Amino acid sequence: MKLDKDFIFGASTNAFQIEGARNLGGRTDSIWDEFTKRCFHIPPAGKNDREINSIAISADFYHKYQTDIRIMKRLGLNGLVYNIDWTRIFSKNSQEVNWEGIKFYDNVFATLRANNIKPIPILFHWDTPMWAELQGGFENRAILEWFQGYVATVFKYLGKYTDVWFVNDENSTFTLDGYLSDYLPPGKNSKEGFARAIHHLNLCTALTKIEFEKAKVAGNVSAQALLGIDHDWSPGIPYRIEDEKACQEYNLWFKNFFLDPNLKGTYPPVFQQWLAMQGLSDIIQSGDMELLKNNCVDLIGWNYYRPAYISRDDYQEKQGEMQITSKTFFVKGFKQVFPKENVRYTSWNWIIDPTMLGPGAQALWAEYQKPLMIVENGLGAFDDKSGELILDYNRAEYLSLHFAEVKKAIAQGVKFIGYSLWTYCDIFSPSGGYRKDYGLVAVDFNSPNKTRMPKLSYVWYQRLINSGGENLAHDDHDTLQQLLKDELSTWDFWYQ
Ligand code: BGP
Repeated sequence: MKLDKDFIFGASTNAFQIEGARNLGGRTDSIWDEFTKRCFHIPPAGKNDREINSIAISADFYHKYQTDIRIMKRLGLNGLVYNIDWTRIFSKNSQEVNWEGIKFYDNVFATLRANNIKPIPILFHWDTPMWAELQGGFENRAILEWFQGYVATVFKYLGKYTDVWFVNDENSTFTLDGYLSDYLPPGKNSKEGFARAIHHLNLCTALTKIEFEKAKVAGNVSAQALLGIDHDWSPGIPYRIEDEKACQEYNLWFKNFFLDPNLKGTYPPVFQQWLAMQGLSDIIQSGDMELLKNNCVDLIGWNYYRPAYISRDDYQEKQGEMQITSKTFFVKGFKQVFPKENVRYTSWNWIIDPTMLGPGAQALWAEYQKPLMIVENGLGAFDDKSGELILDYNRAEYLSLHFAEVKKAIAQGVKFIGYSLWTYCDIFSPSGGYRKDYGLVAVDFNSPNKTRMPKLSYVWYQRLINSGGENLAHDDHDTLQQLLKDELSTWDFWYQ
């Protein structure tokens, strides 16, 4: 089955995880700079405990983007999903544009276009500016005006570079882990904070759609451009037959609650009921639902890493059957369990199971009838970088099996416009720091030059792209090794 000639073969990454230069170019701190400084933690080497490390330099994309774009061109990418750092555009307040920030992204996007790589910006990837957070951030309804001014400015100066945009990355992770817990910044541990943040994010998305359509009329964005939201729904699998109902409730929260507001303009009743129970119904003000209803987005970005086994019980008495402790949520109807038997896991206990990508894609397509794009899919692992060749066969296998599911879904009628994997090169991981490798390209974080070197998965993806998505082979190790040696034979300073 041949893919559409415009199919996007991409890679995705994120400003605060790759860029560095955190206080250069006029930029000031976001909540991620504050968090990584305050919570700095380096566990013993080789452990999959959470590392929280400095993002002051990271992979230094800020200074190495021309090298990286040369590598991306050599790799064969025709798309790069890249989060624009809000704090680099508005560094002090919601009014004063940091022109050095605009110039930086103008340089990056112009260089990408010059190399036939479509920039695919994400406007917000969890990086609230500290000046905003100190005034309440997404709990403060004033963020609507600040966010609208930010996106209007980006569309005005950078809109010409591309016709595929996403507003947010994983509203779910940002609000569940940043507001309902303290795992991610701003670390509020507050049900009210969660409710305000998710509702205000949804309203920000609707206001972004308004600015997007205005930018089309002004000629700053192409009339055919698409605006999407990017979500990380992990399709639920009932752990036992009797867990079917719990699994349906899980999917109602983790699919519909996070997607319906900006794809249909509605909230599932379970949220309205939950709000009422918390005495928080006034968070939704008059006019809000009309704003959502009248400004839905055009595209679904989907971060698929894994499915989720769901049960009505947490199986506390049967933890021996589980890989790790069961996970409970802010609603009581379901728990996430991690069966030991017949389930593959990564070193960080993320389930490896591509088979739910297809059914999940079918469900999204059937329910929303909007084009889809895989925006993140990747394997976080301890890569062995000790030898001359970095042979991440496991990552090539993981990506191949998941890409095959995308092709199957397309053959069954699902409209995928592209596949973008996580991630281009090794960067800072929110759950694994610099020890959790996802990149097709290794980064030597100990070298001042932050030297780049291709892994085996890089030549696997290069070959897949060159074949137009036909050659998914990942177990022809000798051939792949030779391809990597050939690549390295001309990998001079220009690519390092
Ligand atoms: C997604 C984020 C990415 C990336 C990925 C892997 O939720 O959008 O930024 O970090 O998860 O997560 P981790 O690095 O914690 O394994």
